[in-house]
Amino acid sequence: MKSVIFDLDGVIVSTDDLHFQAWKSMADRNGIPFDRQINNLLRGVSRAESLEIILRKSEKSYSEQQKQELMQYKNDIYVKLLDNLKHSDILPGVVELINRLKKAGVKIAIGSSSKNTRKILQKIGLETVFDAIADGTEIQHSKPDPEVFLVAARKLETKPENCVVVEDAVAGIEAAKAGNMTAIAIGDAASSSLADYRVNTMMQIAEILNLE
Ligand code: B16
Ligand code: MG
Repeated sequence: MKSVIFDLDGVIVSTDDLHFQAWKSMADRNGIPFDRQINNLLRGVSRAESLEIILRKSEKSYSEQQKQELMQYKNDIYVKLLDNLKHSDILPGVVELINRLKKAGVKIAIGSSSKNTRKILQKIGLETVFDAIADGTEIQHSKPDPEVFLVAARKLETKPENCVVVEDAVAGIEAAKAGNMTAIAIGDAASSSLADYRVNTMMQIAEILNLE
């Protein structure tokens, strides 16, 4: 029996625009050019690595202490924006797929780079639904390193080769494959040549898994 590990941002709920607004506020305040194209590069990438990507456009260099302050500034705004998240923000088909997986006895987990995972799950009312949660607070290396998915598999007490990962980020597909897992790409991640399957809807995942 396979287990399914879901990425959070971009798969269960779309927080892209909230990340964008918070990073944009930080960038504007510091005179750093930042747009949606750069924001797209941050998908699935940790907060610290996201800042490094944004700072490539800066003419100034920043000390470690200043970088910590910039990340804190961004996260304070992001966390406030998360307060508006609600159950209806769950992406289409997610609740139906979860119900079908549960009915079929398939174990499900979250594998997210976000340190705000628990808050997001609580805001959308899914905090008790998953059999395991692995997030950015528990790992040393973020995607494309497989660590977060391996932590999820360990918590599910299953082998990596029995895990199917659902991801919207190219870095997440790379992480799943580096962890010896099956990788299903949705959205942007479809451009990854490493994906085992590419889907447009959650229900296609039920078909891939042969759920009744
Ligand atoms: P935080 P995922 C990722 O979540 C986001 O895609 C990425 O944009 C963000 O920088 C990262 O979490 C860290 O988030 O600042 O909340 O710790 O896609 O892995 O669920
Ligand atoms: Mg994602």
